[in-house]
Amino acid sequence: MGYEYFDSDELKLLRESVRNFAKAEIAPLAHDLDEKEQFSIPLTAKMGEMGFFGTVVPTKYGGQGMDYLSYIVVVEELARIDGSQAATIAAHNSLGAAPLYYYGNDDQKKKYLPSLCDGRGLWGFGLTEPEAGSDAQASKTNAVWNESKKKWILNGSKIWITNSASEITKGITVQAVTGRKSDGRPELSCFIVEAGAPGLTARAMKGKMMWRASNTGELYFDNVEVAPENMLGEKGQGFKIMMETLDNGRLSIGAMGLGLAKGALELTVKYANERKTFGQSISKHQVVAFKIAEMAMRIEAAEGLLYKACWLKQTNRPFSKVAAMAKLYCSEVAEYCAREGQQTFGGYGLMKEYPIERHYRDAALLRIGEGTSEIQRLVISRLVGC
Ligand code: COS
Repeated sequence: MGYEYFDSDELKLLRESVRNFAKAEIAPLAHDLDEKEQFSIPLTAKMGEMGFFGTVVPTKYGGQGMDYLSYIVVVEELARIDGSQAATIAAHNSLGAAPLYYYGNDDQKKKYLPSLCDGRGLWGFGLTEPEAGSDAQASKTNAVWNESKKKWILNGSKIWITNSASEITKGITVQAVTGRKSDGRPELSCFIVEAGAPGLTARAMKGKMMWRASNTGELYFDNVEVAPENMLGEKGQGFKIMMETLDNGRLSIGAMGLGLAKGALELTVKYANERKTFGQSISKHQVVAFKIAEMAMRIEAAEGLLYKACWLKQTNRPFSKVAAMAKLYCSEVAEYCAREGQQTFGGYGLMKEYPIERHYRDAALLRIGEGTSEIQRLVISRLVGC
């Protein structure tokens, strides 16, 4: 099977409609929301009306039933205009709804997924902790079974959890230690914790340099009671659920990088054609033209890598290695294009009024979030035999 479906009529139409929406509805607000560091519930609801939530969830659970590449194109087109809105969509679909769909039983899917498919409800992915980032098995959050209450009791904290502390957050999937394995490693399990559970405190984190209009939360669990039916997957399967979810999530971070790079290129070409120095458009100066050529070439390579990873996933082939490569490479291309674009804009590129400045800041997250560039290199090196 070839890659020809990358350019199907359906995909072109989808791309065009997301692009038009992003230009009409997101672009006019992006600067202000970024400036005020404000998450927008109305804009999130509009993205819901467009069908950007529950993208790969089947229609029987209220989702859109899209294939994976279509979802990736949605994220890419949003990121072309604004990293914050793309982040809300990527985190919700890949890390919020996806584990419930892939690992939930039918009761859990029926109970939670429909409210996560219309832009009126968000779900967070509770993996990272203050002392467990790259070393994701080092979780300290624990869940202890209380026989008299017939409940799990959760204590601990999570940090940098996208979509976890908004007014429309419905819940979080939480990794917690439920025991020790025979070799001494922690036994990790996943729990569905509903927003507003007694003992759960969710605080929106402020002062971010990037994705400022997305919601990022810090969570504290103080004797939070969780019913046994709210364990996600099997006891002890938690780390695998989290790792497999991140394999998928890397594709959407790749899409954020690719979209940002394409957005930066578009802004740069337009500016370079308009701006004149030494009697001609700066795009006619070789130094600028070659910069733009380099950006375009790297974008083409990043797109090939990302779409290949999507194709591997979509056709049920092993995709972890290429997904890690796509996440890593698209992040690097995004940062390169944002920096070279900003350089082309000169002094204007340093001003908040110009979207290239926001792209420059947003690009930084991509080499740190959802597994740093170093972790991607570790994953790739292991998968090629190191
Ligand atoms: N899919 C399924 N299972 C996986 C897996 C994957 N992608 N990666 C690891 N596992 C399994 C292993 O097979 C192993 O299973 P057993 O216990 O049955 O042997 C187990 O998980 C532990 O694997 P490993 O020993 O390789 O884990 P490490 O502690 O060395 O950690 C890395 C592996 C570094 C890859 C992991 O900690 C990681 O991804 N860290 C980054 C976390 C991250 O991205 N955080 C950002 C979150 S923001 S949303």
